[in-house]
Amino acid sequence: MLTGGVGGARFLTGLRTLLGIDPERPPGEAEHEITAVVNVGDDVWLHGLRITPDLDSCLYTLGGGVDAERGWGRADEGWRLTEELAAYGVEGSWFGLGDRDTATHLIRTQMLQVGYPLSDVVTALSRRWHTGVRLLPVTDDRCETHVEITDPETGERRAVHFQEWWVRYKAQVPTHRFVQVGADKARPAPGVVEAIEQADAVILAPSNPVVSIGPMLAVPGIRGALRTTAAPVVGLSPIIGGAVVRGMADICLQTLGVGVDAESVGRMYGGRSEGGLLDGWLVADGDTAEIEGVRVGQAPLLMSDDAATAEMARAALGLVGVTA
Ligand code: FO1
Repeated sequence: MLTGGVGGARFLTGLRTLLGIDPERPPGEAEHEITAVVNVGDDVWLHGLRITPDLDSCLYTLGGGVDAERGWGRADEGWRLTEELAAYGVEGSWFGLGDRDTATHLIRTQMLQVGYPLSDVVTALSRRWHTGVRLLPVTDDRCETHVEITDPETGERRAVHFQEWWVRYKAQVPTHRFVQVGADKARPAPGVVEAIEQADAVILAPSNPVVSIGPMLAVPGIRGALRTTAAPVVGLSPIIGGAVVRGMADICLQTLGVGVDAESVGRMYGGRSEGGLLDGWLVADGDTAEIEGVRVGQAPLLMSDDAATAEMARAALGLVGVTA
């Protein structure tokens, strides 16, 4: 499965439930296995720490440590570190670094600085957080999403890191384009292409198609693996009834001139027979989509609880002939 952070992590818990995977059991014993290929476009250096939001949302959500309301960061969190940084007037204190969350960033930063690749860091952190899912960064290389905006103070065009656009500006500035800094040199992380090629099915999570799924497709080799795998590829629409459920996929799509509806997003991914990625596209009850060469299905797509999310996963797999 290719996934972003908050929404994708929630979908992953439903897929894990559907496949009967017990996160406390050693992975080898389960009949099914999930490999989640996770977006690294959100990743950022801040206060000397490497922060990987989407990987952490998956780790904490699947591991039972996430703040369920936010969908990111740790539960029972404290913010004294960030308050202290703000008191010093340090740049970047608009980004809320939780006290408990910072322990994860310290471990990751130390491991990266002595030469471990990000995928090894995730493996190490997963020893504490039993996710029941194999988490892989899409790449171990730097491939950050930067956003070209018109600076609200100066009126000048400039590029900001995705996190500054998302958290500091809340996307409420004139936004012109998204750039994947480092994509040209990035390579799929070990195991990613094999996972796509050997899968029984590949699912594109109902994540933000522009800044969560898109950055992964920009890594050379990922789109090719999706197009050549024998596994059916099925996506779930992140847009329900012409609106986002949460997040800012609507602003992202509008920036690209793509319609904020299930059909436009499905067409953006495209059908495999037409050079795109999809064999199946699951849209919400009440929505419709006509996409050349793609089997379109309808199902309730609100991840209101784990059982509902598991049913969404079942419907997505069923659409491409895979029974869990
Ligand atoms: N999102 C916010 O809206 N405000 C924050 O202060 C914030 C801090 C933060 C710290 C660690 C982390 O892993 C995620 C954090 N996020 C925050 C979410 C982050 O911006 C994600 O990239 C988005 O949720 C998009 O996936």
